[in-house]
This record gives sequence, structure tokens and C-alpha cells, in this order.
Amino acid sequence: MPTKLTLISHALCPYVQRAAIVLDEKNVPFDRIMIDLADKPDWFRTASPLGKVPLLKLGDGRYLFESAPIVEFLDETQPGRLHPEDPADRARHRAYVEFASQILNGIGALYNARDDTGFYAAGEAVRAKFRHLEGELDPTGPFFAGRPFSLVDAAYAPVFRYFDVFDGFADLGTFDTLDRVMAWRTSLSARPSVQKAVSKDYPKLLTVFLQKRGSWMSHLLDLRSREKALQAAH
Ligand SMILES: N[C@@H](CCC(=O)N[C@@H](CS)C(=O)NCC(=O)O)C(=O)O
Repeated sequence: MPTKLTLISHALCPYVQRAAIVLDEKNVPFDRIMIDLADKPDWFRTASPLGKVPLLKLGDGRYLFESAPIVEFLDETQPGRLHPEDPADRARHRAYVEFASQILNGIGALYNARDDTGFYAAGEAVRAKFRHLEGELDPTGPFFAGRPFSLVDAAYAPVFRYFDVFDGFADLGTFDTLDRVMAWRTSLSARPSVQKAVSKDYPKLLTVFLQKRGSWMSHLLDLRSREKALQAAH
């Protein structure tokens, strides 16, 4: 590619993280531009047909949109394949990337639930998906398909990152008894490309985002911070 790639981003977006992880796994230098999704600039509206991040700006000025085609493009154009060779395996991997997107929708339902009933129902729906994954993971690990890190791993690392923050104020039990999923989560969180995909203030930014939802999760966060304040006062 003639010149540097640019990843059009948002600090909290899990789909942006997929592209950032793949770029880093392939040692591709790239620039990053953050977009305020509450106040989208005109050039972004023009470049992004769905008005969403990520976008990948190529060296020739063209923009790619949608995380799945973006990471597939990177996989095809940059050395070090992150997709399996066998077409059926590849199709399965693509399906599990979509499965990760469905879990992200479930996480959205969880943090937007208005009351405890909706919250626990959304939590159970997310857990059911991880229960399914427990049977799909390579038993030897450390990643989805065993030793090689793949595009599927890049899709799940941002999913697990939500729980690193949720764990600070709620015991959801999402991964209880799901030993392979937990081991996968741990391996992904130790991966340098995963760590570098967000800024250091990600947990704080996500916490503020969750506090503002006016949801049951916001209420749990509020309870936790009151508890902490009380403990600090004693
Ligand atoms: N299917 C898209 C989903 C991307 C997406 O949902 N991006 C969100 C942020 S995480 C967004 O840009 N939302 C802005 C909006 O909908 O206005 C992909 O895989 O790239």
C-alpha cells in the first residue's frame, strides 16, 4: 500500500477494536482519528454510508466501511493469515464473528435494561451464548482455534473487555463453570494487540457511558459508588 492507513474510530466501539487488533497483529502502522458520534462531522457522514465507525481510509483516499470487510481486506492484503485455510473452517469462523456481534447486541440489551427483570433476562441470554461457545472452543487453547490467533479472537477480545468493567460493580456470573471460555478470556486480555486496541482511560470512559444510561446497570453502578464512598468515610 502506498501510504499509511487511517482507522476512523470511537474510543469505546468494539467493532473499531477488531480492526485495531488485526492491524497490530499484522504489524501495520496506522493513524487513528476519533469521531464524536453525537456530533458527526460532514466528511464522516459522506465517507460512511451507514454513519458508523469503523472506517478504514486507504492510502489512495478510498474509505472502507463495516468491520467484517475491513478485517478481511487487511487479512488478504497484509502478510500473516488470520483465517484458516479450509473453506468450511473459514465459513465457520465468519459465522462466529457474527455470533460475537450478536453477543454485543445482547450486552447492549444488558446495559440498557430498565429494571432488574429485564437486566437478569438479558444477562441470561448473554450467558447462553457463552455456554454455546464453551462447546465450540478448541479444548487445548489458548485461542478459539487452538494455537493460532485468528479473526475470531479479534472479534471476541472487545466483547470480554466489557466484563472487565462490569466485574467491578456487579456479579453477573456470566462465565461461572465455563472454564474454557474463562481461559480464552484470560489469554485474550494478555495479548498485546488486544491491550493496545483501546486507550488507558477506556474503563473510566465506559463507566461514565454506563452511568448515563439511566438503566438498571446505571443504578447498580450508583449503588457501588455509594458503597465505596461509605467505606472510605469509615
Ligand atoms: N456492523 C457494523 C457495526 C458498527 C457500529 O455499530 N458502530 C457504532 C459504534 S460501536 C456506530 O458507529 N454507531 C453510530 C451510529 O449508529 O450512529 C460493523 O461491524 O462495523
